[in-house]
Amino acid sequence: MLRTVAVTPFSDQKPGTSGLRKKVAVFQQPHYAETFIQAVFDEVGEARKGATLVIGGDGRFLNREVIGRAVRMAAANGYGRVLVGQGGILSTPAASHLIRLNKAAGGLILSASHNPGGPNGDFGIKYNIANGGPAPEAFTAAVHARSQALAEYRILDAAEIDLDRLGDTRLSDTVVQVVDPVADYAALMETLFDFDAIRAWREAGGRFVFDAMHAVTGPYATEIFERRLGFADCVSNGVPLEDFGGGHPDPNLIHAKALHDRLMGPGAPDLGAASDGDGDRNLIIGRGRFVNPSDSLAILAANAHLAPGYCDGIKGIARSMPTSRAADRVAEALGVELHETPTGWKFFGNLLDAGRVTLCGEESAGTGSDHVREKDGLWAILLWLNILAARRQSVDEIVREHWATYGRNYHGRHDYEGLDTEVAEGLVADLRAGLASLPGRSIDGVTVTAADDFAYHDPIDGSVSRHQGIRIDLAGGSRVVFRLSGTGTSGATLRMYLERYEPPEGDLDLDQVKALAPVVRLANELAGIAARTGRAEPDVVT
Ligand code: VG1
Ligand code: CO
Repeated sequence: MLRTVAVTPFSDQKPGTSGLRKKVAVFQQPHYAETFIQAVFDEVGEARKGATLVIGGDGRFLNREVIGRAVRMAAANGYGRVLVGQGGILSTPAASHLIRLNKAAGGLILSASHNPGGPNGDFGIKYNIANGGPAPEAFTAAVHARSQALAEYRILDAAEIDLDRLGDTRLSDTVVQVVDPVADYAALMETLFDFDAIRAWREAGGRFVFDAMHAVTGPYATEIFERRLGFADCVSNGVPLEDFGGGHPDPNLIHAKALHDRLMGPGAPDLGAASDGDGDRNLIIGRGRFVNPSDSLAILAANAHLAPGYCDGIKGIARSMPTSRAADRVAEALGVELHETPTGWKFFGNLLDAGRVTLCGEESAGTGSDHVREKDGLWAILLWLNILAARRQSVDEIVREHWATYGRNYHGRHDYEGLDTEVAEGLVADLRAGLASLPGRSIDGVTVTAADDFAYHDPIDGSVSRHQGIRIDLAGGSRVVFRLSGTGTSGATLRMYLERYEPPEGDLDLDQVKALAPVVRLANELAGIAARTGRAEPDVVT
């Protein structure tokens, strides 16, 4: 039976960098999730009638509950078919692929990605459009506006679907299909990479380990790395848990420290990798060599032709603005386009759809290609494995050769978390107001050459996104970027990105902290970090 539920709208349903992300307690308010989902369905409009909707999530606390409600709402809102990952599981890239494969109108991905889970953690909802990618800004802005004016939502009163049982169930006029979350995705990977070559590399002694961080990639990694590629027992923390085992599913050197220590220790494997809560990010560590995500994008771009899916070369590269400019040099050498976009995968969709770029990446360890419209953690790891198998060199050798050819872009990020929102916004506003006076300023011999407030002009649809970060160029190809995070759920997080370029004949082997120290000093002083925030040190350095 179809039921219409009257609601008082919520004022805080504004999606950020990647969907609506809030504390679990916020999502537990009666009708909170339903209001947002109805606002999405309203914005999809008539296109949803009889159409297919994909639903899945990263397995965190509330995942099953919200999926149950979303399925019954989809049935009440006229969708003809709903595809749900078994157990409520779908990684973000697998959801993107299912949308494309099934010509769905879109998909709901329930995830707060790298944010912690569990009853005291975070929850989130993202909507992806028919191309499989995150809804663009115009769409999310309309959903926000709609959520503030919503009077009611529609839901079907029906028994809960058994999410663990594969197969079809009819809910009124809608067919709900519980599908294997891994099979189609794994098949796609086999079309892109040379699994035989990777197996041969393993048989020749290549060793690989993967940390799923008790998040969504466990089942995918077990199927692909262990079963299909034969890396026995290479997956650790492979069972998705509602609270990620109490950990923080952010694959960086802080939260994946055990993996890092193993790769730096005696008898280390050749490659260690990890992914995040929803499976769209990757951490790449070779024996004794951490690969900076910005470098990883550049190296993957320079070597992509070694994998069957990219053997004809790449059309272009796009990177988010704060990502280091290492990829720019590769694009130049290859003679292909390079695009600089704002932070967040939604800005890559148009370029990928238009065939202008093949590879995309972000400094936050997101890398992907035109095979889906999301960043894809396991894809990046498989491309690394394919390159190792083809080149038969160590990660360290490959990275060093890359620097010797293109130079090295030292890159780091300092995060100041849980800041007072007014303090953080004031800091960025003052930097913005002072932009004109920055060029020519010099601190400890580091000189500002240009500064602006980054605005992106989408070359495909002409849309303009302003205020995407303060960009300060320094002499010699160094750079500082400031922006506020759009994925946090309490207070504000200031991100300060630091970059220094050394040409091939320069110092390629400096310690990263030492290399960036002069840029850090300048950045701290220009922004007045200590005085304004009262913080002597960043909370996280990556
Ligand atoms: C962060 C990263 C950004 C990434 C976004 C979503 O955003 O910086 O590069 O696209 O998270 O990634 P922000 O606004 O907090 O800087 V994920 O893995 O959460 O879907
Ligand atoms: Co993620």
